[in-house]
Amino acid sequence: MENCIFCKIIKGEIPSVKVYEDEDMLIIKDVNPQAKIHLLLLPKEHYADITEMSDAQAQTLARCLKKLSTMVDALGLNDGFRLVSNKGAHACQSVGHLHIHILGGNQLGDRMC
Ligand code: DGP
Repeated sequence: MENCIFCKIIKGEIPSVKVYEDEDMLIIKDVNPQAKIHLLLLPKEHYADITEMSDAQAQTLARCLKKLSTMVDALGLNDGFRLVSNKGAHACQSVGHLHIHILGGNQLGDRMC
């Protein structure tokens, strides 16, 4: 989608530190980390948030989360991690492209806003 910063990152128009990519998702380092490890899982298809996804997008997201669960060691998350997705400005969503925060590495991101 035009003017979506995460779509631009997915298309490679804006640089990012990529830690994993496949046909459905990109995992990047958050530019403003709130935990020792702070990653963002971005579905490649654009939709604003969890309330806007279609059944097909929900299935893709579930597949991405399942795949994430197989990468815990590789991502350094063996001590535990949190998954957070903010929906709406009042919940501190600042980028209108669904993203899942992955927070780990001892300090688990209590401060999300
Ligand atoms: P949220 O506030 O839940 O919408 O989270 C948006 C996150 O996206 C926030 O933690 C900062 C991160 N972010 C914003 N712009 C960029 C960017 O250009 N690159 C990267 N890597 N992260 C970004």
